[in-house]
Amino acid sequence: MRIRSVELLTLRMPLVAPFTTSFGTQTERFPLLVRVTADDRGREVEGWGECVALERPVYSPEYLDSAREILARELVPLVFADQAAGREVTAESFGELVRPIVGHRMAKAALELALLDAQLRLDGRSLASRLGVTAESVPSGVSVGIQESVPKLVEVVGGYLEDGYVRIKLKIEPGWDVEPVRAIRERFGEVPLQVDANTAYRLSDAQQLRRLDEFGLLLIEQPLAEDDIRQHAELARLIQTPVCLDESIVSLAAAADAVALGAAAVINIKAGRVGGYLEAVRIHDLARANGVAVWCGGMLETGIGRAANAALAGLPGFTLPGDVSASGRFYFEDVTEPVVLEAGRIRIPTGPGIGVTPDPERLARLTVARRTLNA
Ligand code: NPG
Repeated sequence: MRIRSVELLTLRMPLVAPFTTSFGTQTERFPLLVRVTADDRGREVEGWGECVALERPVYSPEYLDSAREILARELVPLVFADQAAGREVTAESFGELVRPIVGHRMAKAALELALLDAQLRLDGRSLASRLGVTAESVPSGVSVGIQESVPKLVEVVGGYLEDGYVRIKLKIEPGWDVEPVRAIRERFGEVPLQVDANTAYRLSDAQQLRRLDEFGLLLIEQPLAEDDIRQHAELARLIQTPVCLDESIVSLAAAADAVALGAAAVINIKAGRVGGYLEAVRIHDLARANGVAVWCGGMLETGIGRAANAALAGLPGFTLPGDVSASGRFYFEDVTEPVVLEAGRIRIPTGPGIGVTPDPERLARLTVARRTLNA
């Protein structure tokens, strides 16, 4: 495969409702799409990737402008230079090629996915098949932001359960934890329920977090800071709710440490956070070999990232429902065909590559910035 150009497209998409987490409120999302144009023996294809970095560095050190910058300044030039030196760049060789650039995993993941999509399209093979997935669909959970009141939360959760979501994740923070969870349990009984703190607590909050034990939660996600892996292990000994790590798991090595320390009974895998889908599969394999459950996280992706996440979530170690929800959970209109919920499940695309492409008219309308880099 010869790469001819890489285009960076920044989209602007309003959210159907504000999404509040312990790190702030989002009312719109600026997805960064990567389009690789490549050819092989006279056939030209486009490969698509999506960068999950937020506008501001409140979830991870990366943010939208840093990702665009590092792609244009370092990652894409490395790809072009390797190709100019006579080597074929593939998604499989990409990780090693960009290893000299420290970090910037979300930017790397986006370009890796675009390369993977392009080469799979040339091969006529689906991403799911490439990853070894045989499932046809995955169960769909929904992430529910912090609301203005408990009655409002009950109403919002009721709507999602009516839509068919099979698992509810509540965002929590100090001051919004036990009461909302209690209200959901009282109103909706034993619905599969978990909470996500996005690093909002400290180990000294263990007593408060222990109050969640009585609700039989599937897990508590990332209660402590990203680099507090050892402290998560301590917290896990103080509470009964299984501890799940998200922000802390930035790589296979971090996952291996967390598992060895007993800091993660469960891992949320997000391909963007760990540097790509290939690393995500390695983490899945490690977790599976160690009896650690994993599930697929979400970052308000467009249909591009959602399609790839659905494929990843089809691997056998993904034993818990993921944040792989329908397009309508966050967006009025998606840039691809909308991802829809069918009896609580999302279908894994079967077409070549990620199996979906942006609609040209919607893409043009939603794009607010564009940069093309030519080989
Ligand atoms: O379903 O796409 C989704 C969103 C799920 O809550 C969700 N994501 O902390 O996991 C998270 C959170 C998030 C979203 C984090 C965007 C960072 C950015």
